[in-house]
Amino acid sequence: MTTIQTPNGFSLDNGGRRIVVDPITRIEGHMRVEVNVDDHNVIRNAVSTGTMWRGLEVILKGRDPRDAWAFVERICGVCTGCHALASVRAVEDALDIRIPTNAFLIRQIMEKVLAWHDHVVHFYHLHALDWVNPVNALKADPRATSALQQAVSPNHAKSSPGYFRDVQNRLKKFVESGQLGIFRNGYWDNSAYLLPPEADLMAVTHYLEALDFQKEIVKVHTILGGKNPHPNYMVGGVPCAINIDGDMAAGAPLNMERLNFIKLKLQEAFEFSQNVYVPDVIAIGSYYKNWLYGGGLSASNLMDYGDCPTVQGDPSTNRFPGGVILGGNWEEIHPIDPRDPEQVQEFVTHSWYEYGAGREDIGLHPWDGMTDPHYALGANAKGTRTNILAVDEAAKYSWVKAPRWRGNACEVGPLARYILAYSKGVPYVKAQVDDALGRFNALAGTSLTPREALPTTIGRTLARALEAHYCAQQMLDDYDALIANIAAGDLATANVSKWDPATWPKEAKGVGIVAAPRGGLGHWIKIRDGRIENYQCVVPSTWNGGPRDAKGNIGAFEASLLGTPMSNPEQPVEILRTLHSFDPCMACATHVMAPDGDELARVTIR
Ligand code: NFE
Ligand code: MG
Repeated sequence: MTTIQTPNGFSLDNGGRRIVVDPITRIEGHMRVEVNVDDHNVIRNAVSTGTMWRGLEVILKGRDPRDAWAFVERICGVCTGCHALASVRAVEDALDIRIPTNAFLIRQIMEKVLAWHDHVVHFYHLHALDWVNPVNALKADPRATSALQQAVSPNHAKSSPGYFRDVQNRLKKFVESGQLGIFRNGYWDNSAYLLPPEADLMAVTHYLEALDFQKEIVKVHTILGGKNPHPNYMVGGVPCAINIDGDMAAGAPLNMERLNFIKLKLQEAFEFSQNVYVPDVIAIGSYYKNWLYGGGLSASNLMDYGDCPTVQGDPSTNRFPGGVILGGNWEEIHPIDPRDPEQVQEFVTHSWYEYGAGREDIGLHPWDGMTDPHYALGANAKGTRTNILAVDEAAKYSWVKAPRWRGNACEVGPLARYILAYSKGVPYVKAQVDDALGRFNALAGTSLTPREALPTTIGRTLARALEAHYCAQQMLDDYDALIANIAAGDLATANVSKWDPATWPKEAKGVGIVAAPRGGLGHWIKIRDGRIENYQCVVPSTWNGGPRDAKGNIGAFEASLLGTPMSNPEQPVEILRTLHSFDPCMACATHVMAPDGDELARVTIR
């Protein structure tokens, strides 16, 4: 047994029992976690591994910068458009291209449609079943469910006892057929599930409502970007012509009928996050009022680049202000500059890459970043290269790099954005957080402050719900601005003055930043002679899921698991709860795709 103090203030103890969960399911991509638990089944060491690699950054070298968005959009099947957006922003930054106002607003709407959709799917379809027990919902009294629904969200129309009875009957048929389908593989007999049956039935009902509506909101992408989940983008604007009086047959995708349809979907989204998603998270969270684990790095270091300006090119109008908080000091927000070579760097001391002889422990700014794979297990790893039984965290142990801000590991994501915005006093965010916490405390009979409630697993999940609703509000505001701009006679959607590479400088470099659903996303590009010389993506799940760095600082996933008690280590509900609150995307983190459909949780204990 060894006890290690990390420079960023965590105590790691690799004695006791080692538990392996591989793969972590209900996420995008392949991820493994190994933890050590003590005699009381409390997690004392955590090791997060990204287990596959594809190398998109290598594939991009030598290609046309105008094509990069279409490649990087395929990094992921979830946050697709975020990568396309970061890419066109990086190229436009390098070539000094200013896009038309319509394109600026249409991109903002597409960005937030993606965020809203991603947040809703994350909560209902990937995370809720860590808290909600669909089998227990069968025991619910539909009248009690109706009463609960009307208490937690009086404005949601679907609240009658008959409605909940119908859903319960559907669910009963599922269970009696022995085919739980989407609800298979849960630890439904685990004592960590605390909801009364009526709350379980309410949440399962909304699982189904969310499943229905998520296919509606993405229609906005199919109108503005031609298709979903990989809508079209272009350097210089959007590939979407405006002709207000045109009809579809005449080849004008954006006419008044389509704009009215978009408005309707944005309003429906707004109502869903207001009347269903946010109230559900508050109500479910209140039953888990004692589950204040999982803070980890969110109690100390947080980062976001800032995004969603109301005025193009003016970061002072960012609706997510961004910045960095260190050491839990909410009073001091450090500005962040993604161009500064001293600020954002990636380390590979514990990642399966090489920076060259004698450079093992250095950090590289993404403009100078390298992606040279070097897969080797450490001396104390167990198993084989293709069947790892235990990783060796003293050596290289992940395909994910370790990004740092001035050497500090930071948590990124909606929670980081919300703590930053709250600390900066953004009025919308402050009102939302105070209202949500007021309702939480009233239901739970607690008096938690933002500082107590937010840096936790439940706080992370709540911040994501609040952000979805803020995104819905922003989409409606951006829509109004778009209509006003079109009404003023501006129909431009693309600036093609620098489309021809002959107009480009011999060398150029740029950075594109996006507030992606899981946190701050950056793409860095270097262009030489009209081709991509270097391209690096530093992705939210890389920040959160990366391994240790040269100094031994641990990242957000590992930090969040420490100190969490497990009710039954054979059923790692608590590990799933904690990690799912970040919604890990290892496809993004390592730019990989899983080649198979392996989704069964396999827990190995030794
Ligand atoms: Ni593949 Fe992503 C987001 C990006 S990764 S989901 O959000 O960028 O963390
Ligand atoms: Mg990368």
